[in-house]
Amino acid sequence: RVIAAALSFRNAYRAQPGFTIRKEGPPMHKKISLLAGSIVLAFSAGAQAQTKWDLPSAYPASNFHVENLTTFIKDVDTLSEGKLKITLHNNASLYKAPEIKRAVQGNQAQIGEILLTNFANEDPIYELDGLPFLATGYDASFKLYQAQKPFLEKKLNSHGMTLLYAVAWPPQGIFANRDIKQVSDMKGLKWRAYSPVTAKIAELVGAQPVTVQQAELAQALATGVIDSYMSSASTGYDTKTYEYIKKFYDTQAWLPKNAVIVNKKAFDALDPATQAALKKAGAQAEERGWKLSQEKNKWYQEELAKNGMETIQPTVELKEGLSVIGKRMLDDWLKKAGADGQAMIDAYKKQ
Ligand code: PCA
Repeated sequence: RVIAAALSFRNAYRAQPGFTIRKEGPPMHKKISLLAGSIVLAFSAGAQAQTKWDLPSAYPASNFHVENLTTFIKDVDTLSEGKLKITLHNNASLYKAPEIKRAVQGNQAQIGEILLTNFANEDPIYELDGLPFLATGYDASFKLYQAQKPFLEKKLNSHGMTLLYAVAWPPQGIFANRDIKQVSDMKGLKWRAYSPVTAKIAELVGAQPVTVQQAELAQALATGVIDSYMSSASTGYDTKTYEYIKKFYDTQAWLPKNAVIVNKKAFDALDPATQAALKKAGAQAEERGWKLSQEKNKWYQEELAKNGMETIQPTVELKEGLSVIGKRMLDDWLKKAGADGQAMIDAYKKQ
């Protein structure tokens, strides 16, 4: 049947004026020179071999982390003289947020962006920057990062990955339509959690946690699965939360970080100059990212206001209630995190 189909295909083309089917290939001397040509091509391609990596991120193009990643990818291209080409897959289009770390570990993606606190159940080290009221501003948060970094690097290395850079999200506040003057006003809220820590906070304030990643948050709001959550103005903007929720309590509770991690085998396979280019672009992205986070936080808050959302300063009672919860969570964390945990907290406090 295949032969019959091929013959009828050939006959169909034969029927067309001006179309000829070449029965033989090019003469032998031409074949040899074609072959030589492809060898030359293969050699020149080998001399400047190009490596292609995939980079999954769970956040949309409007997000400042993704904006930063886009510049980082361009910088890698320039600094590596086109040898390392990275393709960005944003908005959880390649992997969902909780799957990205495993994908990088298994080298299905050579590089990826993760929300560290998402992995709190794997190891307490990932939870540290998700704890409420431990480090609340950008300066404190950067110090906490310095204390956490050596442990984070060691942990990732032991699983075949390296840390390229990390950048903080803007401070976390509460989105809700209710009047919240104290912690007890949060009882019964349908609370969206993005990590084990945010689910724990919900439990402690008497809300009902539902874990929803940012890529599905707009839908969860639209369908009424949730009516409140804690996150940044950035996520409020990305997900058009103002269409459903009109109040943002600016508690500045903590600044979780996104980290860009690389599969170690993929990294080791790069030539030294390309490795250096990647590291340099990573260091630049870290510096730029922390600045961008602060600058854009102002802009995001303005956008929320323009779209009818009120930013409210938390009452003293609310702040106190939340900080009691924070202390309790830090105590629990220290029990889990042992000597390493204590060393991180000590290093943080010393700075
Ligand atoms: N936005 C992310 C994590 C922290 C943040 O500010 C989210 O809400 O999923």
